[in-house]
Amino acid sequence: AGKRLRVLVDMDGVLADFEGGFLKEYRARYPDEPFVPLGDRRGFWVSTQYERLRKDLFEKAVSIWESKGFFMDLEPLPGGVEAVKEMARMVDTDVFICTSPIKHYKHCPYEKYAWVEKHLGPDFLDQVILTRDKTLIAGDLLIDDKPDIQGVEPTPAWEHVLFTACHNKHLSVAPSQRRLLSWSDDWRAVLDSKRQ
Ligand code: UMP
Repeated sequence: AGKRLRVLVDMDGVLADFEGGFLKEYRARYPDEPFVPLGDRRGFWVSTQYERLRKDLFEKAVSIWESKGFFMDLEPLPGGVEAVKEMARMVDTDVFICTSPIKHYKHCPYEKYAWVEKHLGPDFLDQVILTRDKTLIAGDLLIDDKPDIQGVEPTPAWEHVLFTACHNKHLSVAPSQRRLLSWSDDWRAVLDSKRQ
């Protein structure tokens, strides 16, 4: 009998459509301001790319995800909720949602729990990990769209599998770094490759 497999799944850009939700809300609130189409997104930080467009657009971008209802109302990305539910039903498999809240804490942490309850069910609230430092969390796999995941632990326990997103699809990553192109990609094979 092998040991249990522990999978950490990121939320924004992996389960919840942060980029799509941001652009929709930004264009609705600032219809006369320039914006970055999703096909032109480069770099993990939306705020940084908007600041390069025009300095004052940094604050306008931030205002979107600091708003009440932003995180709660994000649409699920295709196949993500189904994949996580299936993972959780697999034998010898533990799944956790591992997500970094923004520091403007008025709405985000609450809404992340509410999103999980709505889309994955109240029992899944036990699986939520909110942390600004994912290197501290021990797991076999971390499925995350952020290319560089760093923190105080220099040798995290997990293998980071890069989940493809509009901002990272053009990046050439280390040959050792595996990717999941979407939830239609073979995530089951990635999990199986880590089982003892
Ligand atoms: N975020 C920002 N600025 C950006 C883009 C995202 O603060 O330009 C926030 C949204 C999420 C967090 O709360 O950063 C990213 O969390 P993870 O996907 O790394 O868990």
